[in-house]
Amino acid sequence: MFSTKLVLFSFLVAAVACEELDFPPGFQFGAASAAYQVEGGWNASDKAENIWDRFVHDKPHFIADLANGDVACDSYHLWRRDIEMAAELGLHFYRFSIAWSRLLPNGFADKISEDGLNYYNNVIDGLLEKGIQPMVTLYHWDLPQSLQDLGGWTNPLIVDWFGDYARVVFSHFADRVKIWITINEPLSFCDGTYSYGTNAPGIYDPEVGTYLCNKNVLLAHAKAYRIYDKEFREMYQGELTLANHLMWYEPFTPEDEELAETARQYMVGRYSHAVYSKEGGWPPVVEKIIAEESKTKGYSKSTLPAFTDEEIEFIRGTFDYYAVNHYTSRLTRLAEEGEVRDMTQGLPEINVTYEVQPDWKRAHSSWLFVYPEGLRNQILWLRERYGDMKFIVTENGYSSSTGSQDTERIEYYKEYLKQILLGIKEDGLNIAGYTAWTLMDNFEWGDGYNSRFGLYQVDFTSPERTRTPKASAEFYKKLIQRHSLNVD
Ligand code: GBH
Repeated sequence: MFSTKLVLFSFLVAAVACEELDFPPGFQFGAASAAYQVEGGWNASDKAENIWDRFVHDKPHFIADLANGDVACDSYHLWRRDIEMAAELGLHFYRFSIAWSRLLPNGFADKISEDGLNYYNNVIDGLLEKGIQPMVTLYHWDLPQSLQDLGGWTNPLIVDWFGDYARVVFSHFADRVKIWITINEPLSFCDGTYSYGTNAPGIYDPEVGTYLCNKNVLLAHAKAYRIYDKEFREMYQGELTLANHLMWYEPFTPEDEELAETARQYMVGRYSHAVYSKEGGWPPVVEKIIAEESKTKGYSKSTLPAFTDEEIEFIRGTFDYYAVNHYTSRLTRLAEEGEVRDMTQGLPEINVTYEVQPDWKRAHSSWLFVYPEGLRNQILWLRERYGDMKFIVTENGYSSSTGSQDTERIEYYKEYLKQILLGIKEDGLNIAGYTAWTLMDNFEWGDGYNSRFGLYQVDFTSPERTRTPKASAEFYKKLIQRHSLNVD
C-alpha cells in the first residue's frame, strides 16, 4: 500500500515537473536570418549595390579574413532548401528580411524589380505551402548605396524614402505576411556605425551622426507603421513593431544601480521610449546627459536632436508587440578617466565600464557572455517601464566555431528558454514566441564566417553551400514537437 502510494506520488511529482517545462498552448517557435547574411547574389539581375556590398568591397580589412557576403549561403538560388530546413525543424514561423536594393534598385519606388518581387513571392509562398508563417523584416542593415550617397540615415528625408519602400512591400506581400518588423536593431547600425565606425557605411561621427540616425530611424519606423495603419490594416490585420538589440545591464556593486539604469535608458530607452512609453519622446535622463555634454563641448544646442510635439505624437504607440533581440548581459560600474575607449569596453558617453561575472561563459563572439537570467530580467524591466504588452523574442542564440556537435549551443537554448518559461509562469509575462538566431551558419558581419550561430552547418567551400543539421537542430526539432523543454 505504502509503496503504491509512493509510486503514485513520484509519478505526480514527475508529471508536475514535466508540465512546468511545457510551453503554453499557442506559443510559437521560429528561426531567423537576414538578407545580406544569407542571400548572396549581390549583383544578380537588376539588384543594386547596398552599403554592405560597398563596405566589404572597399574596406575589406574591417571583416575577418577579408570575407564578404557576395555569395554567402547563396539563398538567392537555394531558397527551396532553406524552406525545406524550416519544415524539417517544424518551425511555426521563419523570420527573414527583404533586401531593399533587390526590390527597389534605385532605392526609390519609381522602379520595382520583377526578379526581386519573384524571389520574395517564391519564399513567402513556399513557406506558406509548408504551413510556416513568414515573419518579415523590412530593413536589416542593407541600405541602398544610392540613398547612402544622399546621406542615408542622417538625412531626415529617409523617413519618406523608407515610407515609400514600406508601401511597396506592404502592397505586394501584406496579403500573405501578417507579422512584421520594420527595422532591425537601430542601435547596432546607428551606434555601431557612427559611434564605433566598424559597420557599413563605416562613417565615424559619434557626437552628431549617431543621434541623427537615432531620431530618423524612429520617425521612419513610425512612418511605415502609420502607412500600414491607414492603407493596409483593415484589410490584412497584421502586427508591426521594430526590433531592438537589448543588452541587459546589472549593477557591478549595489551602489551602481543608478548607473545601470542610466545605461539601460541610454542603450534601450533611446530606441524604445519614443515608441512604447506613455509620454513618448527621448528618455529624460538621456536628454539631460547629452544636452550637458553638448554644452561642455561647445555645441550651440544638444546634439541629440529635439522632437517637435507632432513628432512625439507621430511616433508614440506605433507598435503591436515588443520585439526582443537578446544575447548577453553586462555589469556596469563608473569608468575611470580614459578607461573606456569604445563600445566593446563600456559606454564612454555616460562614463560606464563593463564587467562580467567570472562564471559567465564566453561564446565564440567576443561580446557574447552567457547569463540566461538576463533575458527574463530584461523583459521584466521592459514591462515595468512601458507597461504590459505582448513580447516576442525575435533573436537569441549562441556562436561557436565550425562543427556540428554543438552541445554548448543546446545548453544555451535550454537555459535561455527556461528563463522564458519562468517569466511566463512565475511573472505572468506575455511572451508569445521565440526565434532562434539563426537557421544556418551565415555571414556574421565583422566576424565574417568565423562565428557561427546556425542550427544547420553550411559548407562555405562547396559551390552547393551544403547545409547539414547540427545536434542543436535535432534538439530544436524535438522541443518544437513536444512543445516542451522536457527533451532528453
Ligand atoms: C544581431 O546583432 C543581428 O541582428 C544579427 O544580424 C547578428 O547576426 C546576430 O545578432 C549575431 O551577432 O557590442 O560590444 O562588441 C547583435 C548585436 C551589436 C552584437 C554589435 C555585437 C558588437 C559591438 N550586435 N555588437 S559590442
